[in-house]
Amino acid sequence: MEIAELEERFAVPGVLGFETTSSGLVFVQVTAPAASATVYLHGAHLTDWQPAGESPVLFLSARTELVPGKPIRGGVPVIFPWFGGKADDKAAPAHGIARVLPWGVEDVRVTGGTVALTLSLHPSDATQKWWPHEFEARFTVTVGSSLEMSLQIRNTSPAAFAFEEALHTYFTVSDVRNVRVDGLSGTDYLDKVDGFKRKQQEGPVTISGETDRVYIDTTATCVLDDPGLRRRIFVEKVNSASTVVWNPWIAKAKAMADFGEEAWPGMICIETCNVGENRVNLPAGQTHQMKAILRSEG
Ligand code: TA6
Repeated sequence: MEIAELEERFAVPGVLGFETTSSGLVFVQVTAPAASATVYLHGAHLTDWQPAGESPVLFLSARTELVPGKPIRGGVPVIFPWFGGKADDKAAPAHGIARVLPWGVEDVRVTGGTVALTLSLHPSDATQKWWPHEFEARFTVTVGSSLEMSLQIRNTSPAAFAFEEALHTYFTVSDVRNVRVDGLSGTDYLDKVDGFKRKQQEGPVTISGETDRVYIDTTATCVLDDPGLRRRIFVEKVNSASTVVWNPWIAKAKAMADFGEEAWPGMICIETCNVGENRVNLPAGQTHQMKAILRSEG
């Protein structure tokens, strides 16, 4: 849909409008009383959420590409229908196809001080090439004093299918070496930097090297405690059984052209997921909705 039609159908003057980057990507700029946010139709990718009077909560790489077909580095990548590499096809794009495809605008709702934007993705040649199923995906972001993200998958196929999903949230931090993540103590995790060994978290998660952990069978709210920014970020979730914590540290960051070797101290990913043994098995005609609710406390 052209930007003029989007504006005509969905814009709310002073609250929600549409803009285009020089590379042709359309994004939605939301200005609610309690917060502002930016969402690209490309990948239904939320790149910015800033509560009024606070600094931005999400990390966005200064080197990210903003071009069709390429993933955006930072914000909240929407990962579907597989996480990481595709188990049965090494040639498939990492972290699924949803994050590199254009989503359509389905609905805008302004209720009191909150703005809810719903984007949708439907099967296409690009999805069928990698994942031959009929589905409907809807991503709703509700911007207010908290930020709610909902990923809803409906199985419109004649048979059940299994999928993985993640809201792969990148948070801005003062210095990743000085923050802690509470809420996962006692939880089993797969340590991706130690041969996927199964381990158990003891106490808060702190970062002192490359960290890439898939916590399993956990519905816990995580709390990102950042003394340097004098704030705590609460990551609450609904219908999510996995949480991933990731920081690339020095070498991995250097190896990512869209990341840059200087950016790793300023971010941490706390990802709301259903991956691996927590993947979703969805019967025909059924719908699954996963939510992440972010709240910042200064
Ligand atoms: O969620 C952590 C992770 O799976 C890491 O292993 C790393 O690959 C990261 O995601 C970023 O993935 P991307 O495909 O966006 O470079």
